Amino acid sequence: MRLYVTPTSPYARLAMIARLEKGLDEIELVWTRTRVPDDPMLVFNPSGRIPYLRLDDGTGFEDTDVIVDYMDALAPPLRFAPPEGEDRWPHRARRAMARSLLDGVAVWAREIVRPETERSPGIIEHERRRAARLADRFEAGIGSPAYRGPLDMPQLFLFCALDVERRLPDFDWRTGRPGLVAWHARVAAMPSVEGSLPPAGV
Ligand SMILES: N[C@@H](CCC(=O)N[C@@H](CS)C(=O)NCC(=O)O)C(=O)O
Repeated sequence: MRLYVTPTSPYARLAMIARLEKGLDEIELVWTRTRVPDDPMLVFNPSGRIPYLRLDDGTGFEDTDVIVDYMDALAPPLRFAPPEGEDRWPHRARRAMARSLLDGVAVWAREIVRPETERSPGIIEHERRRAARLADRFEAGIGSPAYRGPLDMPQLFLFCALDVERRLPDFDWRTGRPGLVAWHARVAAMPSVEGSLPPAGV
């Protein structure tokens, strides 16, 4: 099995952290690039999006959620499925909100790498405000036990979203949000998170 990733994609990072959390070292990482018109990956992955998991029979799928669910099922017990019981919907809500932050900052990060004349100040401002509102909401909740346990999908999405700061210096979620700063530092030091940093030179 092969997981197609790029060094900069926060979605790929999430899949790589989950791979290590599940001990699935046998899934080979393939460092690739997106937006390459004649990329051979486009033959089996027509969307060209990563992460993409290619199975040994040549089939496979894109999408972080699907890939994480597949890896989770490969190596039971399930770690990333929403819990049953009273935390089910609060968990789904945290996950949806963290994914929303990630989707927004990914749009923002894409916007700033466009040629300057093609950038939309309106989109950048819209995403900046969305990210600030969401970061405030996470700061308010980060002291709850939900953010102290082992990494789950809400925390994975939140970490990978905040980590986009490495590509997006204007995404200042740290100022005035000490709880998020402390939480991010704790997660960043976890072996699966450190171990999923791209090696130099890819
Ligand atoms: N919904 C997808 C989003 C993945 C995504 O947007 N990947 C970006 C990299 S961060 C990509 O592959 N972009 C290439 C392109 O747009 O052609 C997921 O959850 O995996």
